[in-house]
Amino acid sequence: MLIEGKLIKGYAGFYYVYANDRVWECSLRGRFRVKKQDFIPGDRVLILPGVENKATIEKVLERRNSLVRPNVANVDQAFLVFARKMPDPDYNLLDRLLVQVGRTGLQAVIIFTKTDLVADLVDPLHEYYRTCGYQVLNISNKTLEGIDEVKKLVHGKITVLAGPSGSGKSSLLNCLQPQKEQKTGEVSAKIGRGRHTTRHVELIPIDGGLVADTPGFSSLYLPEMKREELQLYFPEFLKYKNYCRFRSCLHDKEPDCAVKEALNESKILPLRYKHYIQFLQEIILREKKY
Ligand SMILES: Nc1nc2c(ncn2[C@@H]2O[C@H](COP(=O)(O)OP(=O)(O)OP(=O)(O)O)[C@@H](O)[C@H]2O)c(=O)[nH]1
Ligand SMILES: [Mg+2]
Ligand SMILES: [Zn+2]
Repeated sequence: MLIEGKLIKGYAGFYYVYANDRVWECSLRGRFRVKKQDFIPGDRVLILPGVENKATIEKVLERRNSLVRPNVANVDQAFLVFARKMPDPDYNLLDRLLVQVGRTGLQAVIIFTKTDLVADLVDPLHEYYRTCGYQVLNISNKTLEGIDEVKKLVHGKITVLAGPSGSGKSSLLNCLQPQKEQKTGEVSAKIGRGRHTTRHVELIPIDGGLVADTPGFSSLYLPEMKREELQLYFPEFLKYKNYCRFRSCLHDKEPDCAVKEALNESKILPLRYKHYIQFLQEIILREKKY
C-alpha cells in the first residue's frame, strides 16, 4: 500500500522520506531515474514500503511552492532568527527578509535568540513589529527559555530558518531535537568572513514538523518586483496609503502623503521608513538597468 510522505534529503543516490512518523530510505522507480526528475526537500511523494525502513518512491505530488534559498518545496513558514546580542540584530537585514518572505506568501515569525545575554527582555522595537502583525519570540538556546513555544509553531509544518551567521539557528535546531546535533560555530571566527557552518539543505523531523536550517548571510538582494509592490511588505503603511493624495503614491517625494504624515506623527518607525526608501531606491535603480 502506498503511503504519503515528504522528502527530507537526497544523499548518495538514496532519498530519505519522512512518513508515518519515521524516516524511510528510498530508491526511485526506473521511470523517475530515466526522467532525471528533480526532487527537492519538502516534495510530497507516495512511497511503497519494502523491508524494514526501505521503500521506493512511486509518485511525486504537485508542489505548492518552492524556495530557491534554501531549495525547499511546500514551505509553510519562515523563522527569521536574530540574536539580541553577539551579533547585534541587523534590522536592515530583518526588513529585507520580511520583504522576501512576504513576497513568497509565507508566514514570518521573528525569533530573537540569546536573551540570556541581555538584562531586559522587553525591547520597544519588538512591540513595533508585533503591531505590524508579525509574531515575535524571545528565546535562549542556553537556558531553553521560550523553546517550547517554538516547538508548538513547528508542529505539522515545513519551516525554514533564516538569519545572519552566528544568530543561533543551528543551536535552536539542537535545542528542538537534542538527539541529533547540528554543527554550530563560534561567532568570532565566522563573522564577516563569509564562511558558513551550515552547508547542505536537509529537512529535520521535529515534533511532527520538518525544519530546514539555512546558512547565515550578511547581505541579500531583494527579489525582482515593481516599485509599487514594495509597500505591500510594509504592512503598517497600508492603513494610511488610501489617504495619500495620489493613488500611485510611493510615499517618497510626493506631496500630501499620508504615510509620511504618519511618520512625522511618530506612528511609523523612522527606521522602517528609512529601510523602505532604501529598498525602493534599489528597486528603481535596478529597473533602470534593463
Ligand atoms: N549565550 C548564547 N549563545 C548562543 C545562543 N544560541 C547560540 N549561541 C552561540 O552562538 C554561536 C553561533 O551559533 P550557531 O547556532 O552556530 O549560529 P548559526 O545561526 O547556525 O550560524 P551559521 O550556521 O553560520 O548561519 C555558537 O557559539 C552558539 O553556542 C543563545 O541563545 N545564547
Ligand atoms: Mg548554522
Ligand atoms: Zn504616500
